[in-house]
Order: sequence, then C-alpha cells, then structure tokens
Amino acid sequence: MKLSPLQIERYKYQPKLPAMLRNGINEISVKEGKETTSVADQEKIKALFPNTYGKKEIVFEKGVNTSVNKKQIVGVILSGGQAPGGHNVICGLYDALKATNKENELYGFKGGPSGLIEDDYVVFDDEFINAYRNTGGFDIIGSGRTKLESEEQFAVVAEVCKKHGITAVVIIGGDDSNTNAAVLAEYFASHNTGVQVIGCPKTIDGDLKNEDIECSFGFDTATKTYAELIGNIERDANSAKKYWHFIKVMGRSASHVALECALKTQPNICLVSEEVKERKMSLSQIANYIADSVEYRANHGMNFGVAIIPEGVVEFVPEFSTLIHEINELLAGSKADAFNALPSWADKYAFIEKGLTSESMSVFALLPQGIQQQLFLERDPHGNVQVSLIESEKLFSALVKDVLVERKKNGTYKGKFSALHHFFGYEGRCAFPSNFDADYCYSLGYNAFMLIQYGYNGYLSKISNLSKPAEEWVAGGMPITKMMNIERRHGEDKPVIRKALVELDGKPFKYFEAHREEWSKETCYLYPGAIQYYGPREVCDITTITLLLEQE
Ligand code: FBP
Repeated sequence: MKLSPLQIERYKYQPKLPAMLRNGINEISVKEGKETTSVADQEKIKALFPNTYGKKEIVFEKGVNTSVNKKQIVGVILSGGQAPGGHNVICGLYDALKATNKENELYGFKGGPSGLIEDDYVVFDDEFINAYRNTGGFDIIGSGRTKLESEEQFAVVAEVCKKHGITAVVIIGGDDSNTNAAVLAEYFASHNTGVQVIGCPKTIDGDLKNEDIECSFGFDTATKTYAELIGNIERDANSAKKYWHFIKVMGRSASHVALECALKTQPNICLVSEEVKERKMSLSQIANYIADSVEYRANHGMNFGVAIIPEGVVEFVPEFSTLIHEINELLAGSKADAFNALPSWADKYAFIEKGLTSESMSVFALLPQGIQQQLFLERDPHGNVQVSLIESEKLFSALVKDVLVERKKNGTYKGKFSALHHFFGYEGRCAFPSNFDADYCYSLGYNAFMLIQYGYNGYLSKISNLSKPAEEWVAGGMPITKMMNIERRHGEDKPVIRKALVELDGKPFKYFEAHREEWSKETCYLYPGAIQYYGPREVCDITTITLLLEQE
C-alpha cells in the first residue's frame, strides 16, 4: 500500500500519556474518591441503576499495581459519527492490554453497535494496529448508528460475550451511546455476567461535556480543520473584496463548533443557536442582524464578509420549529400520498397554504423556493422533515438579500451583495488527529484498560486538566450514572446524559459577545493556518480556545 509522507511520519509519533500512566503498567495504582450521586433526579436514577449507581470516582496515581492479573478479552466498538482520534483510543487500549499481559486479546466489533449484535469482529494484532496509529477515520472497524438499548439486544450481546469469553466491552461514542453503555453495564451487573462496560467520550460536536468530562475527542481537530478553511476564505474575501461567504459548520444541535471556529477566526458574523432560542429570534430578525453588518461594511467600502452558521440553527428559531411541526402533521400517514400525487409545485403550494396556520404560512412564504421544496421533499423514513439537510447557509443569504433589496429602495444601503456558500462538516471528521487529539485519545484508551483491569463497570474513561501539557493531565474514571438525569424522550421519561449546549453565561460565549460588534464592522480576521504536527509546543499541542477560556 502506498502511504503519504505525513502518514509515514505519523506512524512514528509516540502519543503523550498523563504522568501517572507513564511509569509502566506495574506502577499504576488506583485511588478511590467519594461516592457519587447523579447530577439530578437522584432517587429515580438510583432506582433504575441499583447495581451501578453511587460508585466512587477514581484517579490513577504512581504506585504499586494491585489489580488482579487474569486474562482479559476485551471487545471494542465505535459508535456514531467519525471523530479524529478514534483509532488512537483503540491503539491505547491495545497497548495497555498487551503490556499488562501478552495473552490478553482485543476484539474489534465491526460497523458500530450492530457488529456486537451480529458477532461480526476482528481480533487485533500488532500488524493490524500499527497500520492505524495516529491516523484519522474510523475505518479500522467502521462505525454505525444502531442503538444498543433494548433488553433483547443486551441479551444477544451477553451471549456474544459469553461465546468469546469477553470480560469487558469498551464503547466509544457520544452522549446517547454512553447513556446506553451505562444501561448495558447495569444489565450485565444485574445478570451476573461478570462483563464490564467502559465508555469513552467522542463527538466532534463537543456536546458531551460536563463537570467531569472537559471535552469530547475529535472537537479539537475538527474545529482546527474548519478554522483553517474559514481563515483561508477570510483571506480570500479580504483579497478579492467582492464576496460575502456564508459558511455552515457541523454540529447537529449545539453550536460549540461554530463558536470555537469564530473564536479562532474572528469572522464578521457567527450565529449561536442557543442565543437565537434564548432571545426567541425570528428569521427576519436574524436576517436584519446580518444585513446590518453587510450595510455598515458596504458603507465603509467593504462589500465583503464572512458569516458562520451552525448546522442546527433553524431548529432553534421558534417560528421555524413550529413550521416544521405543522408540516410533519400536515403530511402524517397517508396524507403524504395525496400531497405527492399532486402534479405541480403550484398545486402543492396551494395544498400547503390550506394546511398551515397563517403564522406558519407567513414564515413559509419568506423562504426561497429551493428551501420550501426541501422541506416537503426530503423527509426521513418516518415522514418527518430532515432539518439537518436544510441548507441554512443559503437560506440566510437569501433572506439577507431580500432585506438589502428593501434597504436599497429606502436608500440606506448602496453596496453590492454577492454571496457564496460553503458547508464544512465531513472535511473535519477524519483528519489526521492533532497532537492534542492523538494524545488525548491514546490516553483515553490506555486509561479505559486500566479501569477494566481494576474491575470497574459502568465508568467513563476520564482524562482531565486538558488545557495543561499532557504530563499534567489527570487520568481516572467516573461512574456514568453521575452524569445522568431524567429527560422526556419520545414521550417517555428516560435516564440520559444531558447534552451540553453552549452556555450563554460561559466564558467562551462571553468573550465572543464582548468582541462581536467590532468583528461585525471591522475586518479583524485571524488566519489559523493548517494543523501543525511538528514544531513548537505552543503551535502544535495547544487545544481549543473554548477549553482555554473555560479553564483560565
Ligand atoms: P456524533 O454525534 O455521532 O459524533 O455525530 C455528529 C455529527 O458529525 C454531526 O456534526 C452531524 O450533524 C452528523 O454527525 C452527521 O451524521 P451522518 O454521519 O449520519 O451524516
């Protein structure tokens, strides 16, 4: 197989572990802390997790390894969307497992959680693992979005584990996957299977974080990749001085990715979905807000700019969510067939006009025709509008254009507005992990094995103090139940890890808020450039501005 020069070099990179994991397996001891309680709904969570609730938080430290040396056979799965560093979690897990006992084995279940149900696996060896060290992607075993959540599935997984003598399962995933990891851990404990479950926090969206988990892996590399591209576009905009660039960035729901990219590149505009919701902003308020920047800059000779739009923003616009809800109702069940049978868009439009409330119809009428059609044509298997497919970068540029046409008529705006559109998502999910993610992920995997070795079940691998150099990181584990509360999901009360949205009183947003007016008027662009893997620490190893601000 032909390899790129960077890939060859990255194979040689030795990820950095926290100091307490560096002295060799025989010198890793465990220190137990206080018993834990869940962040909310303690009695309910305790009742749902009688065997795994309330366990102690732990940290590792230098000392004599007192774990029982039995043969371990560990299964690992990757769950959900790709995130840079996933391969290194598996490499760290493998290295710790083999360093502890050469007889230990690591099974990789293929294609995500479904691999565990279908018993589709590979057994890793050195050659296999070495080909994936410090590389991006999840192609080592693939990933998937099947949810492991029912008793029937758990029973099948228990059988698969029994068949191979598996002693522990490591689930690398986001908030939902780790919620399910906790439920599986409880199932295994209550059925005396002896199988342990350990989770690892993954997602480029950055929304799996809380007082214990400082950040999910992949967020650092993905935002660095997008910020490089946004910075390049800013420089192009500032060179050509003739385009407004509307750039949508991934983040299914939370705006952490958009906010971090804004902190790194200082664009003219960055929408933050959580603020849109808090301030109950309408589409036209948002369009006017962006148009104010376009107008000011045009009046000062700058007919160019850059606006970052978070992927999930439209769902946070109250009037837009109402519209989506009404459309879902309008086409529920067999009504969709009647709609689809209508011959032309004009007929369909008349059908829509009859079915929507006048408030929603006026929102619908504002939308460009392409977006209107998207709302009705691209629907998921349950018939619901697929909000994530809405091209919100095009939506907002079209709405801004309409506002500017009006302002031109009034004589307040005299500039030229020419918009270009971009969507940065998949570009960042499989990049070579930054040094931070390579180190963090390797540590998460290595640490996950130490949790297994010391017999913990239902824990999340926890590495903290992440804004400091890796040697100062702290390795340990936290019971997943500590992060849970009860939320209403699909009409039922469920124990879940709370998704972390951008906090409007948090330091990252506050910093952005304090500077955005200046950024919207002046050209304050920052050009972060490409991720650097070799060179001074302050260029290569520093993590996100979000984390630095949160921990300053
Ligand atoms: P995870 O939450 O599973 O990590 O995935 C996040 C994400 O990358 C979002 O940013 C994006 O909206 C979504 O996945 C895309 O999903 P898909 O890979 O199914 O297209």
